[in-house]
Amino acid sequence: MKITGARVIVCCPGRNFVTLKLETDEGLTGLGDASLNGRELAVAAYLTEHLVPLLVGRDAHRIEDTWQYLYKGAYWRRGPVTMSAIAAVDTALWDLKAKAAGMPLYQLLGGASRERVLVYAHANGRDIAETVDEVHRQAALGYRAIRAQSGVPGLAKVYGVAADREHSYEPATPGLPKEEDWDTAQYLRHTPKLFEALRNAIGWEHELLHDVHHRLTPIEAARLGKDLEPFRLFWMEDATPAENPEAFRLIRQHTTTPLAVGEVFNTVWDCKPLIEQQLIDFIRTTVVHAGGITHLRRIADLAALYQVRTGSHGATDLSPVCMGAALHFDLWVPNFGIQEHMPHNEATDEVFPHAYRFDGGFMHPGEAPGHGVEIDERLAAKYPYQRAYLPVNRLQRDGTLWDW
Ligand code: GCO
Ligand code: MG
Repeated sequence: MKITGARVIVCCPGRNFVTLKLETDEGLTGLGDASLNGRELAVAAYLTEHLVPLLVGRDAHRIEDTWQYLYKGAYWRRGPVTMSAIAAVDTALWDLKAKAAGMPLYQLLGGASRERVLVYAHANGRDIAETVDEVHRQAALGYRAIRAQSGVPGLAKVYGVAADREHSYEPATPGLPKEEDWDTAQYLRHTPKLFEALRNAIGWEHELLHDVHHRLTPIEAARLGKDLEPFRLFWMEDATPAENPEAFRLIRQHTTTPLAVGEVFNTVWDCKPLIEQQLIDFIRTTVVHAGGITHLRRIADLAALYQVRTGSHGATDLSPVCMGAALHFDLWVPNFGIQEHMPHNEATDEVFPHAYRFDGGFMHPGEAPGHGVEIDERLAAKYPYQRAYLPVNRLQRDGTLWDW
């Protein structure tokens, strides 16, 4: 099966998505997600200018060789732009191979290791009471695991919190980057109160998660982990910026709250010290930003040696193509932990018809051959690209630029 064409489709049905479509001489097509929030056109250009000319004429079945060719052959390795582009090619090739075999992708990976995939929802509120309501609402939808974020007293705009109740939190916005406020001391005082209120309100049956979004120093993260121990979180995510894996050693020494990291990682090399030194419990890399199915499998296999489980990033800035591929991966991967699930808006679901489904707190990738996600290009063309930026974050006290 030869690749005869490769096209990059950029669309914005509410937010920007970059999709790679591979065509073959057997008439089959394969899709890969290449979306990188706020930097979409960099990946689109990397694909169009540098990878597409290498793909036409190649044997679509040689997934591993193509991966090595694009990774080693570039000389310049790693980074989110390169790895998202490679991921798109890899995902599209797995889609093609599974379609050619007439099987859902999870069957090619080794078959299902479980009946269904546990997912977690988001619950955000401007204050504790609103977050408690929102957690109840998500639980009523069937979710058994819920990530809870709340506004912090005194901070007008903070990560995870929408400006008003009618809208969901949307970080990427058109125009120049919005600014959010931060105050570590307020946050550290407030967050344990949120989880105390949540446990009082919903009891202990549901898993609760929390995303710190890289904002604490290691010793502050250690303090928060300790303060959250009574509420038995499923995980504390991105407690500190993770460029320095040593930071996690300090957090680890002080708390038994499980630690998760990895949505901004791109290769196994980012994960290696954290996994090998057993500094984390969950690795959150996902298909699109970590080199596709081929590379994610290497990360998961390394993690399995140390009882580290997966917890793939699944925010709405990853397209349904990534979600579909991730769910096949999740159904197979032996050391599965949990999968993030933020439902896409209606327009996105229409542009990307898919076989995956949600039921009672779990998802399933479906039985369609391939990863089960397609693109309606005619509809996609109605939603042209719109430049958008993620926000930046400043200390409220003096305006110092902080981690977002
Ligand atoms: C998450 C993430 C997202 C990111 C977003 C950036 O845990 O889902 O932290 O909310 O901020 O994916 O593009
Ligand atoms: Mg996160």
